[in-house]
Amino acid sequence: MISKNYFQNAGLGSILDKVLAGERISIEDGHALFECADLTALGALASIVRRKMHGDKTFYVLNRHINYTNICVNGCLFCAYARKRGEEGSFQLSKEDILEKLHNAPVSPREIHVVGGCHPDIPLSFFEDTFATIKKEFPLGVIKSFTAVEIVHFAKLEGIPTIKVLERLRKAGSEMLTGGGAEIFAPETRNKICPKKIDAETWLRVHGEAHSLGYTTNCTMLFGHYESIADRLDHLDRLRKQQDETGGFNCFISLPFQTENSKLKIENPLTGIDELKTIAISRLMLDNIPHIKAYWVMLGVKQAQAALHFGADDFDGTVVEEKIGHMAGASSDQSLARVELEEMIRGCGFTPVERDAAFNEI
Ligand code: V47
Ligand code: SF4
Repeated sequence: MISKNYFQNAGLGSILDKVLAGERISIEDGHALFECADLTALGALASIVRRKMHGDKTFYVLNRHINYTNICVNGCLFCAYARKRGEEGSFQLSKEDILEKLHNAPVSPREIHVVGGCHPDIPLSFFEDTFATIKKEFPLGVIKSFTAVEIVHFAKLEGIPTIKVLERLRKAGSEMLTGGGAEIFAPETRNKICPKKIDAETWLRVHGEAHSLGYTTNCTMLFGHYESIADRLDHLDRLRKQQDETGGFNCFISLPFQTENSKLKIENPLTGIDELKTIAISRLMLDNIPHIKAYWVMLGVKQAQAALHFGADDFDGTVVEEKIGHMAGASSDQSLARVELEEMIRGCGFTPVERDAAFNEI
């Protein structure tokens, strides 16, 4: 047990008291945490919460990402993945392509993560049909599909409310929404990086609707672009307020911005220290969200391992093929095997635990 003095010397005494009492920390506390120069004390504080919630368990899942198209009408300025229809490098998978990718995955996936661009004319019925077949051929695979941004896009294409889109997808076999599309909620910064994207209120409303239908959902924050520390704290605060109301977020993922092939000009790229601080502070702020993911695809595997000592308890999974981060310069592998995931987790002093998409232990 680390002594109270240790945290007091780092200027974190009063926040430690709140953490030990299970009290919510404020946005002002969040600023103090970002200002704290003692990285190890921050990691130790986040680890108190992480160990209280999950002991020494670190979760992973046998998953398969399916990026069904990169054709997108939104034109987010940070995005290296999207293309216009007909542009070189654009692609769109058929139902057969998707099923073939799933059948060729090295292990049968327990979590099938389906996201893509906002395509101008793929109808919702395409996914209803594809998901129904996936459920028949992969009965153990939980479908985690789409971002709130895609849900709003389908609603516009079909001329129906978002809740109807969610109802239809749920009937077709989807059980979870991914956390993508949240980017940064603060409107001024959001307008600078993705002016055509749905606003924060709409993103949060769609997740609330999904929770009301029994979906669990994840949530993300894209950081390391034009956002301020106040923007990051505002983002975390809005997520925990939504969670107080509708309660369906399972896991938070901070996505460090990958800077290649982007229209954004980044003068001060993220440091590894800032990444770890942000993960630790997310664990401390998001007291009502059970899991914090160390997403090795964007962090790189070594930093993802370090993140386990800064509040993260989930190592994501096998992934198999990933385009969004890699087209923006992520240098991680495309895929990790179960044995590699387990060795990496053990190597950091934690116990690997295989989970399903909903974080039930297998
Ligand atoms: O919405 C796009 C982000 C998201 C870049 O829910 C970028 O379990 C960094 O949401 N650098 C998609 N990030 C990925 C995502 C996700 C990933 C893993 C697990 C889950 C989950 C969700 O990726 C997008 C956007 O926020 N993104 N470009 C980039 N250059
Ligand atoms: Fe389209 Fe998503 Fe890229 Fe934005 S981030 S341009 S919505 S694919």
